[in-house]
Amino acid sequence: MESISGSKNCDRKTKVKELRYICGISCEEFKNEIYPKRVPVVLRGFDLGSCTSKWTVEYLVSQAGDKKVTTHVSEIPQMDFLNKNFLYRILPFSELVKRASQDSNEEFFICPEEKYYLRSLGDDPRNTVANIEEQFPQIANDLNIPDLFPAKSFFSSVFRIASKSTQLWTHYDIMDNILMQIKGRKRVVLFSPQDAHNLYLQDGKSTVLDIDNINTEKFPLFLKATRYECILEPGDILFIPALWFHNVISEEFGIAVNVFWKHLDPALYNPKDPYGNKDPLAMQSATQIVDRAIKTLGVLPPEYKDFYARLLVSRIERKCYLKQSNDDTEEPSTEDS
Ligand SMILES: O=C(O)CCC(=O)C(=O)O
Repeated sequence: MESISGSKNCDRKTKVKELRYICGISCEEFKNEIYPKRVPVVLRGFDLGSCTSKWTVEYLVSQAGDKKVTTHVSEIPQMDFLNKNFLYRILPFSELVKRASQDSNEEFFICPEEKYYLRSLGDDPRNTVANIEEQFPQIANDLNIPDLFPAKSFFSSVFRIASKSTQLWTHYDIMDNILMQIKGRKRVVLFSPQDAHNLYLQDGKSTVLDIDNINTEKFPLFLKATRYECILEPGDILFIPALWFHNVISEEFGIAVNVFWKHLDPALYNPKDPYGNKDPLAMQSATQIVDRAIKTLGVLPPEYKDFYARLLVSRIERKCYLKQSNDDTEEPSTEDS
């Protein structure tokens, strides 16, 4: 098993660590030795099937052409979910693939240079999950999903097709996930769940959009977060454990598929969650209880409310936080293993 990795500090004073790239391990080695650590890694050397050579624009257009897909369309590459700076538009899959693969298009919704991003959905998006075998049967067999998780835990398989330079906001998912890069280079920046308090979250997404030029007056804590980076090349698989934040830039026109699976007791998940990104039911109840606590403190004068809120935060920290912090996450090693 070969592993290449390192760690450096960038000039923004953010701690930057390169993810481990692991070459040539078996599915069993991943499941027994890598997966239990619950740290993202890039896996190289797995056979993703004929899609890595077959999935050209022409091939996809000819094989999976007419299917209607809902795509994000944005004037600028940096997509912002919180301020919704993009439109949702329906296109035939073939047209989406053609437009996303070009820098400029004669037919457009906003402007010729607009950016496209497809996150495929189930046939009835409110009730069914994305599954490539169901929505794209003509090409599903070209993809070989390595046996990296128990088959019975499978949740969804999602197409990710992006124009060059498209950037997806920093977010987390509640299920474990393998992101298989089929075409194009992609940069992924990840942050540990234990850095959640440094990321200026709103509805589970970071409000810091430009993670490469941080507005330090507005977002001073962001610099405290450790930034894990990797570059995905075609054929690479990124393991993204549940709750790890990720921000993705497609450096080239990109095609990827990611697969989510349930690793918790199924009863813990929200049953009405076809996207696989709703917090577990326990968190929904806990949020309601905290909101009630905040309302209850509201009868007190402001300095008392402030004081007792701080005591509550300390109590939650003491009773819920894991002892380890980022610094205890296994330091990537440069040795072969
Ligand atoms: O690769 C992408 O475009 C986004 C991937 C992603 O958000 C995910 O795998 O959860």
